[in-house]
Amino acid sequence: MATQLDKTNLLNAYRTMKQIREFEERVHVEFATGDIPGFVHLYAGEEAVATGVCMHLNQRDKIASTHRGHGHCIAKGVDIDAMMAEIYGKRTGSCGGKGGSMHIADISKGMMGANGIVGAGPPLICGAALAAKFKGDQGVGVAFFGDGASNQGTTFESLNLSMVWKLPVLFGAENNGYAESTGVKFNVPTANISDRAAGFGMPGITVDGNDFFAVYEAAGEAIKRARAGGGPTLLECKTNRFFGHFEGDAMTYRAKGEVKDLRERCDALKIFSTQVTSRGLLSQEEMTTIDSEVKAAIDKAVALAKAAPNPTAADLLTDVYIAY
Ligand SMILES: Cc1ncc(C[n+]2csc(CCOP(=O)(O)OP(=O)(O)O)c2C)c(N)n1
Ligand SMILES: [Mg+2]
Repeated sequence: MATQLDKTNLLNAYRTMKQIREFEERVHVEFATGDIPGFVHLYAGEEAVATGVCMHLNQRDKIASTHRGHGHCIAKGVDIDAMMAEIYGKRTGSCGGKGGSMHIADISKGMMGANGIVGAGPPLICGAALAAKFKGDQGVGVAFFGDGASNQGTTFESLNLSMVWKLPVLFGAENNGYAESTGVKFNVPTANISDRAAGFGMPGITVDGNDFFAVYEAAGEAIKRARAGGGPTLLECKTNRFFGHFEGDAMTYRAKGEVKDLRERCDALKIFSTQVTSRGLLSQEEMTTIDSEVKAAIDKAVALAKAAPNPTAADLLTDVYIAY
């Protein structure tokens, strides 16, 4: 573990990953009650990716997310009360309850939006990065996208254009092994998604996406290069999802015991805890304290969301146009 993060940053990393895990485990339970409308795709298992990348970003930097966006939002600093309310479709939600899980956005935090269109994030972030480049403000853009999205034409065009224009972008491929029910071996012919970067003359790297430190280091290098005008990077993080593609997915395409095994062997939080305690960087007690604080914060977010009002009919006519 070459990274030398100070204690405050290590605690922040753990807190962010724990918030994502607890948020998702709770949404899983609450969704089953039938109170949450719409579709929900959970990010549990992939925490180290969003956290390891977003710890390098400031509020001016932009991220484009996916349909599996809760983890990206939390790692980019979106308020969890507003997120939970949005997921419940309530008026106090980050988008006034009009977006739901798959459209959470908070421009004030540089979170340009979850997105139901697979492969829509890469072109979107090229626009944000082009704006940063014109302004000369050293801002960067990160597009998170899945192994499935890595096959979309929009993604290839973005890799190409960003390289031609030397845009300050990090393409964060979250290879969780599945696009809905299709295993990655059935649709990606190369050993690594990052191998494709060479076709665009772009640096490409694959890391263990369950290892926070591996993601943090590789993302840090790429983002530093982007800020300095060195252009984009394709960073592939091999990771796992602990739930189905969407809530309600019977997961008949997964082997019996697969998720249980992943939770035992590839849990980013367990791996992080072992790494920091074995090196005497953090104590178990320090992390247990964070666990209780996070649990209380999620309890509060759910209670507030449940008690919040629904949007009204008049709300249909607001937020339709935006004035720049
Ligand atoms: C353009 C488009 N095609 C197909 C779909 C249907 N769809 C939704 S999620 C998904 C799979 C995405 O897989 P991946 O990119 O690996 O992301 P993951 O769900 O694994 O995070 C598909 C095909 C869609 N939403 N948009
Ligand atoms: Mg996938």
